[in-house]
Amino acid sequence: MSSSTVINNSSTTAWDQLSLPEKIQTFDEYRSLYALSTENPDRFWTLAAQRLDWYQFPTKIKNTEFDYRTERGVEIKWFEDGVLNVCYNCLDRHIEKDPRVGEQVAIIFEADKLTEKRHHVTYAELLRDVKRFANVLKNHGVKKGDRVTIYMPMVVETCVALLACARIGAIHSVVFGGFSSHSVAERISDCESTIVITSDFGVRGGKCTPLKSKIDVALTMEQCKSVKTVLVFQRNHGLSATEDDCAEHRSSLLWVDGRDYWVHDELEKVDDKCDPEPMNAEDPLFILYTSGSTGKPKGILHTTGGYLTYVNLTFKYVFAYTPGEVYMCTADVGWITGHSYVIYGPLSNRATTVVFEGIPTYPDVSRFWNIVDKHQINIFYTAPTAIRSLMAHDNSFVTRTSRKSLRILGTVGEPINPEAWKWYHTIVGDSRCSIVDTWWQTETGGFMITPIPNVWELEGGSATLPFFGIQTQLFNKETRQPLQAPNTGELCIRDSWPGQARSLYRNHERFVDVYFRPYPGYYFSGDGCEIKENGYHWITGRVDDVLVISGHNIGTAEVESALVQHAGVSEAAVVGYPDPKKNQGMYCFVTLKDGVQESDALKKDLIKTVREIIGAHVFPDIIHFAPNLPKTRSGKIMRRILRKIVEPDVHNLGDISTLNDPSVVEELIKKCPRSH
Ligand code: 6R9
Repeated sequence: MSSSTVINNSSTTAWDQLSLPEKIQTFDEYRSLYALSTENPDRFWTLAAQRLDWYQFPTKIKNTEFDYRTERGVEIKWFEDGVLNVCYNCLDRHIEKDPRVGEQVAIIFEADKLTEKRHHVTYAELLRDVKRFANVLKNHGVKKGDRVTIYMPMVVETCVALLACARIGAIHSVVFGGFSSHSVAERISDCESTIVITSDFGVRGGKCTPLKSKIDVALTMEQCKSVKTVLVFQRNHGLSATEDDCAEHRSSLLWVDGRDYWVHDELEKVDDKCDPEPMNAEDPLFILYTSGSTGKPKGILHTTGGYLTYVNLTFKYVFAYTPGEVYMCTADVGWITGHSYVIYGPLSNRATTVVFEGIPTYPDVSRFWNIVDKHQINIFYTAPTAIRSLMAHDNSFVTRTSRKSLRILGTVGEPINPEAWKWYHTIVGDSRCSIVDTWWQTETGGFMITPIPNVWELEGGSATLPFFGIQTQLFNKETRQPLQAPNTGELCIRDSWPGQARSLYRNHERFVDVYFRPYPGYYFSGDGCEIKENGYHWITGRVDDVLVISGHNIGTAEVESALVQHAGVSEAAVVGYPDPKKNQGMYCFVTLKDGVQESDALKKDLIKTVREIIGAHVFPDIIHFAPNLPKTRSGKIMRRILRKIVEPDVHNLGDISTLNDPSVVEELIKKCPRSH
């Protein structure tokens, strides 16, 4: 559609087209579509839903209530009389429309090990593999609505497992492969899965790590007695003994007859005929657990029609994607980013998506950029934590690669400090690529605040403007009153969008308490945000990460951003501790770049840097040089633990099993002047 059809007017009548454009090309086009999406959401989301194939196209579009005080209470339904299948929309329909698409590559697998043979999976192959695996699930009694726990490494078979569940209407619950047996057990029991899909091993950073044996331990726990079947993929199935790095470990594998089955054996028993199950738009698609501010993880529940419509459209517009381009997202399928933007968003758009098994630093810190060149990646999406860890090394690790294929770079997961943004933009993107800093959450299903490339100016560190249908509203934490932008406050969303979570699995009450009770009539994100004069949104971090020191509100993210602007610093995490005089004191954990020496002079210099950048009132009280910080497996710094260390309250650290490396905590306690 040409941009000449766009009328420069912000009323609903401005968009009188019969379908949505393939790309958003001008700011006026964004404006008129945004107006349509908020003034007439039924019309906008009908057009968006037309991008999918339905057995029965919905006649009821939006039916939602955000206000818990109403008789109805909080309830979210989209496309409620529509019928569709997610797997059909990701695979079958592309081939049915054009049989040549069967030969197009759906997934490029980049194994951890460089010498492993490259492995491209076409749409036809993926569809065949999904149908066969779906038949294995059926043979083991899995039916529509059953919960299936998936505990897998980042391999193609994981995508097959998710898609197979979607095909037969089973609800998948993916648990990240790094979680402990205890955490998996908690998640299995909460949703009462009767079946677990796992792999004997995963391979990351040159190491063979056991997965199946962690399931074995989990299943000895009382709360997991519901599990009757464990389907086990063999990581190196089909490789010769000399190629199989996991062979020696395999001999010690525990096997429970009648419970454990090798997937490759089970696949022998099935054919490749399996019709997709027609699903109601509001039937659950998956559960994904996310940590809450209190102990028990929250089982975020996403449903079928709204979720797919939303991830399909956000992927298309935010990456300005055209089939044929190669796209890579580095997130693990164990997180929402992996669900929405490794699998469902890309495949429903007939994309070629890269599945990367390894880590950014193995065999060296050029790995990402070598992959970009090897597969000629056009769109690359990663997390600020990865960017910061890579920028601590010499730029030559980047500049010795070409990266000419890159068109768009994306980030997600945390605020990206302007310094890291600049490095990503100038060094990785050669100042040529747009950066899409996408703010969203497990609960939101897809992008909420994000640039649309080349439609408006970028400002490094800002996620810029809301996506279609998203109306942001700031609130004052103390007065609980709405704030007129420009302003800084707690970020809420005024009305529903199709991709949002419908509930917490079997715990609607907690869903309402956490997200809808804080500001009646609004979805509360838990993040702070500044909206500037030009309407750009700057996420300031979780709202519990604001320090109040001598009457000044100081965003810890702001201080961290200042610290990493110092030439010697690679990463920083700032937390408060109780101080009788100032209310709180400021404690800064600082990771130095390779080869930079710790010294008192450097500490003074860092304090000076912070005061210079933010203001003289901002004064780091303690600088603690820490070579490693406690991070979740998805790379988020766990400030909750750092706060406990400095409080000090080291006997109440809570669950640290979700940490990438729990031993980091001991090291920090030893060196912390406040814990002695
Ligand atoms: C997608 C994902 C959600 C929290 C969110 C916020 C932080 C994510 C961000 C960002 C600033 C961004 N966050 N993206 N903060 N800028 N672009 O990460 O989901 O794991 O549920 O985390 O992550 O604090 O509230 P999830």
